Amino acid sequence: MTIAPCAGARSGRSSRLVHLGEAMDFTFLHCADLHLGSPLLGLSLKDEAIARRFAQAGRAAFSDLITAAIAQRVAFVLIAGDVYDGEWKDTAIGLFFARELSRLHREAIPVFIIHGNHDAKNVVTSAIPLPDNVTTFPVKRARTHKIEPLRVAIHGRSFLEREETENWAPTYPAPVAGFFNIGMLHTSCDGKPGHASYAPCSSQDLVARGYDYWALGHVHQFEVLNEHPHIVYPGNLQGRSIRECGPKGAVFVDVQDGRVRELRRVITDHARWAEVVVDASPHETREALLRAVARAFQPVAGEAEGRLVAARLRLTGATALHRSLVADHAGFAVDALAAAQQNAEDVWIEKLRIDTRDLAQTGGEDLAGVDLDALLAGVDLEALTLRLGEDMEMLRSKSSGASLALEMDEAPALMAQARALLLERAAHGEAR
Ligand SMILES: [Mn+2]
Repeated sequence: MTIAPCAGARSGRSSRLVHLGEAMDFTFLHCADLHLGSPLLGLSLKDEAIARRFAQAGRAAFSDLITAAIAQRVAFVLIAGDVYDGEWKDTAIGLFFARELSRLHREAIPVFIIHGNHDAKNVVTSAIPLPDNVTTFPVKRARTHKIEPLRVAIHGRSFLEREETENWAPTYPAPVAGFFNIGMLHTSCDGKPGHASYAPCSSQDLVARGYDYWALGHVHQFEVLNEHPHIVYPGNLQGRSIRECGPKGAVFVDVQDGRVRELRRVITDHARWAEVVVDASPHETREALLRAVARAFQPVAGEAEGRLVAARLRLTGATALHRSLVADHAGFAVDALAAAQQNAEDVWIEKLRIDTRDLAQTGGEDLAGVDLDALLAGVDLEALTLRLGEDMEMLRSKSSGASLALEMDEAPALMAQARALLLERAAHGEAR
């Protein structure tokens, strides 16, 4: 685990520091989106021991974070929603969370929690009593909790339903004069694409409240939307699918003389998602392409610093290897995995996507008297994706736990594969 100052986040010592009476210097931890109980999605790992390690990554990330919070002697901990991914399957996940918060309780570190859309009060109805150091904010309106010795006021409100669609920012209480004011909000701030628009607001709305720090949750990507006042998404602790690539963690916030002095990002993920793109066009042989794959995985393995890595390998470019790659998708995936693991033993390939083009392709190729390109151009990709999706849904229902998903943006690559397979078979006289 690493803790490092965020680039550009150091505020610099102001020439006119505001002294707030007996204001104390302190550090707090801001995290969000633990999504405990969430599976890591899309891994087609046949090795069960490896799959189990991926499955445990989310919990391990949170345990490490609590260890770091204690080591950093934080004054308090903020958890800005989505502790749980949804209703519990069993009590183990709730017991785990309570156990970790009890570690903070024994160190007399207060914890403040709001519920988000995934763990809204009416979504996760199971509960295990949490230790006395924990304050959970109510659902009806934003409330304020003061930590008098630190002169800190924390304002927060929890989700009652999964779909809270009102802008709550203007309903938050006025700042407490002479205090360091923090707002906790699970929100789709400034309309982030790819994230459901819950409790939407703008950063201007938040700045207008007059607080010193906004501890946001919901968006899984680390982002500082504003400084002084700081508006921060810490991101989630552990990436859960190929849509959540790169380092994941939380933020330590150093407060000095009533001002944010520094943000330090702590990286907690135990498994890293990455996309590796290899241009196949310069490589004339399968062996040369595999060497290029090995080289492309070097930086990914290096950045992961010994963590598990699940990478999507995407091959692009025009190559004479195109048809053989498509025809031997599974075989190349195995050889590519071996090449990737030359760099680090814990690198795994989540999925191999062959987005190459046939170098020899001139268009309008003839297949038993049929213009193949004209034929494939007539296919309704949207309808095809829908139908394939239904078939896969049926497969999923018959094979418990299998993770199958089809994304619309995969349709063109699938069509290219279908085309190459047809031509490959035709070349071997298998076409009917
Ligand atoms: Mn959320």
